[in-house]
Amino acid sequence: MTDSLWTRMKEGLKRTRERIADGFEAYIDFSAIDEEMFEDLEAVLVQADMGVQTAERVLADLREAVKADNLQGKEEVLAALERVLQGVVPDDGGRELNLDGDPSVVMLVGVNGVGKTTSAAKLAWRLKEAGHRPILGAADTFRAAGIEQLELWGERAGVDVIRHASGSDPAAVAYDTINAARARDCDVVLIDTAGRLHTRKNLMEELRKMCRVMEREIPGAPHEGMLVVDATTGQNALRQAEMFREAVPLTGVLLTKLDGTAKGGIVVAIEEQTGIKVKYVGLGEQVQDLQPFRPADFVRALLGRR
Ligand SMILES: Nc1nc2c(ncn2[C@@H]2O[C@H](COP(=O)(O)OP(=O)(O)O)[C@@H](O)[C@H]2O)c(=O)[nH]1
Ligand SMILES: [Mg+2]
Repeated sequence: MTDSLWTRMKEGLKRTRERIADGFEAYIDFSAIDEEMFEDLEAVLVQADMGVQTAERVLADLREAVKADNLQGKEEVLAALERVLQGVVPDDGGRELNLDGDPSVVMLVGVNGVGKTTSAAKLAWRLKEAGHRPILGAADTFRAAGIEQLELWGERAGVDVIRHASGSDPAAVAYDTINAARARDCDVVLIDTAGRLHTRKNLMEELRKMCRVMEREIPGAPHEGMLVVDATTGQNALRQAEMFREAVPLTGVLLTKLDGTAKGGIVVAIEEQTGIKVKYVGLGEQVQDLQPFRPADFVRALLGRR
C-alpha cells in the first residue's frame, strides 16, 4: 500500500521533477557554491511554479544551511534543499480530516472545473474504504448535468447522493443531506458546491448561507472547508484561496491534477503563502486516484531523490 502510494506520487510528479532535474542539469554549475548558483537554483524553483516569494524564502534558508555547514558540491546542496523544503511543507500532522462532528461535514469549494465533484466522490470512496459511512450532497444545483455527474460518481464510489431539482437552493440540499445522514446513520457528510465565477458575489453569498444553515444544524459545521484547486493553474491558486476564504473557513487544500503538470511546485507556494495545509492530492481520473498528501514523499519525488 505504502509503496504504491509512493509510486503514484513519483509517477504523478514526473513532469515537475523533469522540469526541476533538467533545470539543475542545464543551468546550474554546482562546482562553485556562489551567488550565481543560488540564483540559478531559485530560477528553477520558480519555473516549477513555486512562486517568487516562496522560492526566495527557500533560497534564504538554503543559503544559511550551506553557510552554516560549509556544504560543497551538488549532492550536499540538494540534500540541504530537500531538508529546507521539508521545513516549508512539514510532516507535522494536521493533515488529517477533522471528523469531530456528529456527523462531520466536509464542504468542497473552488472555481469551475477544478475537480470538486469528482474529488467529493473520490473522498467518499476513500472514507468508505477506511470504514466510515459517508453521504454526498449535490449542492451544485446550477446545472442538471452537475447533479447527474455526482450521482454517477456516487454510484462508482458506492455512496448515496442527496439531490434536489436543478435550480433549487443549495443550502436546502446541504440541510437535507445532514438530515439524511442522521436518518441513515452516516458519519461524514460531503457537500459538493458550485464554482461559477461570473456570478462571484452570488456564489460567495450562497456559500456563506450554506455555512450558516449547516452550523445551525451541527455546531462547528462545516468541520472541513476544503478548497479544491487545480495544480495546472499554478499561481492562480493563491488568488482563489484568498477569494474563497472570505466566504468559507478554509481548513485544507485538495490539489487536483498534479499528474501531468510541470507546476507541482505550487504545493509549496500554497502552504507557504496561505498557511492552509494541503491535505489531499489528485493524481488521476479514477476513483482511487486521490491520495492523502504526504509531504516527505512529495519533496523526495519533486527533487527526484532516492
Ligand atoms: N488528470 C486528472 N484529472 C482530474 C483530477 N481531478 C479532476 N479531474 C478532471 O477534471 C475535470 C473536472 O472535474 P469536476 O469534478 O467536474 O470539476 P468541478 O467543476 O470543480 O466539479 C473532470 O474531467 C475530472 O475527471 C485529477 O486529479 N487528475
Ligand atoms: Mg462540479
